[in-house]
Amino acid sequence: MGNLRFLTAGESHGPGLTAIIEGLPAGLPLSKEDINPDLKRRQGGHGRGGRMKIEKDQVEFHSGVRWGETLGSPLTLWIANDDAPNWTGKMSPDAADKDPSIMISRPRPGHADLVGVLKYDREDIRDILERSSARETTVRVAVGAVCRKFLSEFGIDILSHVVRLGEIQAPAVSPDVNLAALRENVEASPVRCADPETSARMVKHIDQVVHEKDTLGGILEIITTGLPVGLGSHVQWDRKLDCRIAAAVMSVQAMKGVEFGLGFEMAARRGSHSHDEIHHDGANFYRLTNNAGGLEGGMTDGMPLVVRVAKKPISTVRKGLQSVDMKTLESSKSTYQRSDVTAVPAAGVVLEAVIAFVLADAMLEKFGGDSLRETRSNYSSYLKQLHEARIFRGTSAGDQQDSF
Ligand code: EPS
Repeated sequence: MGNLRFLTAGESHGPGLTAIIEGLPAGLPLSKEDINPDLKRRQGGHGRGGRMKIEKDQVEFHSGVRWGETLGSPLTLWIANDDAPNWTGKMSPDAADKDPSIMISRPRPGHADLVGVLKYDREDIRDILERSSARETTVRVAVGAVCRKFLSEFGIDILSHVVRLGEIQAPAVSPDVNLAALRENVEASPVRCADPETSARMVKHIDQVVHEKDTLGGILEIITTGLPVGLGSHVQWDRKLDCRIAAAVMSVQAMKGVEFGLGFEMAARRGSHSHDEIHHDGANFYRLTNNAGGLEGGMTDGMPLVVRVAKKPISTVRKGLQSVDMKTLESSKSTYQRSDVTAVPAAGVVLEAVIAFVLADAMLEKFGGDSLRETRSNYSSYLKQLHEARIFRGTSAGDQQDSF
């Protein structure tokens, strides 16, 4: 791994969040308008808390872009926290501002609070929660938007939708998925669910849980179309694309499970009802099913990539959970501070972003290039090679790539 890499920095109530991305080719057209709409999508969703009324997440470029194109140098992204002026003393880097009276000592079960203070030897849980907060996903969405722009140059498109929110399950989406049609319904839904009737039930479910002072998790499905055959590799464990995608999605705060295609359901099926049988129409190989979710042997097989991820309920529960005060060791309810009731819809946008990063990395690993022109040229020559070998290159997305 590692043609493309990035690090993020920033605390939830510090001045802002930043990321440095390295390894992008020069000449990729890039503007704030490629990133800000995704930041806005991440802030949405029924069930978000008060913080999202304060923030208007907007990216700034601090290096790596000039006159609307990447330079091939490290790209620095910056997103200010609009809430920061309310936290200057509490988040001050100066020792003189230390105030023991505002320290948090009742850890939330399910959050990093207890393990973090033990491991890092801190007395204030805020020293841990500031960085473990899902606020960090803001800048990861910005990184993903840059990667998504790169992928769009090759006809690759990514969309997430909510398939489960708490007790409410959405009907399955057809394996013959048309992302444009799906996108219309998903973006119109306050919970990013493709089925309008289920979406309305999910909203009601959230409202009920707000009333009960509780939180909700769910399941996200992330679909990617337009991928060429052969990203990733079967030859080494850390080059397998399913391994890289699983690691990336599990790195997102609160994710607890991942599956590809039929995933866990395959465990109960026979082999004869599991695998995507291979056909040939005289010009291309094709499949009638996509149970593998677009990956065979750790490589893309030209079918849509279908990843499902389970998110646990947010651990900041308003009614409190059994905990222990770290100062007194007395039994006590966990601390509640402003939070979301559910961030499942927003999590889909974050998962799109982390998958976009892995796919952009895999594209650069396969096609290389210091400039976008060079990457395109290597990509075209691979498509030509596949064509000559009469190798299947995907469904309708493969046809788009032909004209490349
Ligand atoms: C978040 C901002 C945070 C939380 C949420 C995600 O803001 P604040 O802590 O000021 O309310 O709303 O964080 C968590 C869910 C978490 O577990 O920490 C955001 O921008 O997404």
